[in-house]
Amino acid sequence: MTGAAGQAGTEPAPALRARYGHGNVLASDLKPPVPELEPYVQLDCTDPAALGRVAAAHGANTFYHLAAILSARAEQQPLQAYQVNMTGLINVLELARERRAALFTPSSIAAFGPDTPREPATPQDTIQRPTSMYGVTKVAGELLADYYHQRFGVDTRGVRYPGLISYVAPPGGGTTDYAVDIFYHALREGEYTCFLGEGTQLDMMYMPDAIRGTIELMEADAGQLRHRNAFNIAAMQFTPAQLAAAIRKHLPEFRLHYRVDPMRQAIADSWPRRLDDSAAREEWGWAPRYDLPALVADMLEKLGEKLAVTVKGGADAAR
Ligand code: NAD
Ligand code: AKB
Repeated sequence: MTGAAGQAGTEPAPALRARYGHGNVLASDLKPPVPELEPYVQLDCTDPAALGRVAAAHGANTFYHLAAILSARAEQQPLQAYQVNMTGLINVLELARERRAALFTPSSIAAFGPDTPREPATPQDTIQRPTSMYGVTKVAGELLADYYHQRFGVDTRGVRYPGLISYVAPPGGGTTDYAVDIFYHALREGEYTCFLGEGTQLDMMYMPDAIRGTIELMEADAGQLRHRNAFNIAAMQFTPAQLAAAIRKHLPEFRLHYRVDPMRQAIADSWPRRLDDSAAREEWGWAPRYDLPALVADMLEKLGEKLAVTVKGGADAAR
């Protein structure tokens, strides 16, 4: 697994180990060794020789390629984002081809753009003309993964993750980060200043659903997959105001303020409001388990434990 020390890698690594054996999943990232992620190797995915050495030494037969620069950071460092997101991906695709290995590489709601149809939901196959560097790399990544499957028979698979919400690892510089940060501030300070406007609706997903979906797609019968890469998956949609209202059911004093960041707002405004995930449901049985009330109850409980903050009444307070 590349990018294993990021938000979307920190939790799947233990989940995959529980399923396939602890020593059978090697975590790697650019970051220095992370003891909790052992076995772990520090590895730059833009270095094909280093990737090849590590893959050969460990007999890699499946890659989970999670290393990336996310949307907001990518706008600040577009060339670095291009280098990590595109060179990193092509290196791993080549390695998967050479080793006849399977590859999971996630896309994002960011692969869509302002011309994408929005109502009633953004279709699986539709116009994709993203306007952010991150989005450009994501749509190119979807096409490359399809190309490696069609041209070389590599078993590439992927989903378009919505904004991911988790209490374990902090988010890494995206536009949906507010939906994680808000929980930390709600528990610690009782208030939060959001960088997106109150009516900005986006697709979001709780990490347990994202991990389960990833594993289910990788284990799905290949004969059932018509799309393979870049499946729309969805669980819930909300605005900052709706998320705050759901948090207030547990923390009635919680206050949400707004100071809109024009750059991140423009990115969010170019993304879908709701994905149509019927292809994932039909082709490999995707179904989310967490909706907004369940997400908020679990996040406040688990993050409260982590931060040693007691939420009065816990999940029961919302009922
Ligand atoms: P993150 O920023 O939290 O983690 C990315 C990791 O990649 C970091 O730990 C970073 O150190 C590592 N990395 C950066 N450059 C590297 C390099 N050259 N070599 C090796 N590692 C490098 O991002 P994330 O949220 O964990 O995202 C993982 C994947 O999921 C990405 O492909 C992202 O586009 C996708 N995704 C995430 C979300 C989300 O909400 N988190 C939503 C949609 C898609
Ligand atoms: C981001 O906001 O950049 C990510 C994503 C939706 O891809 N969380």
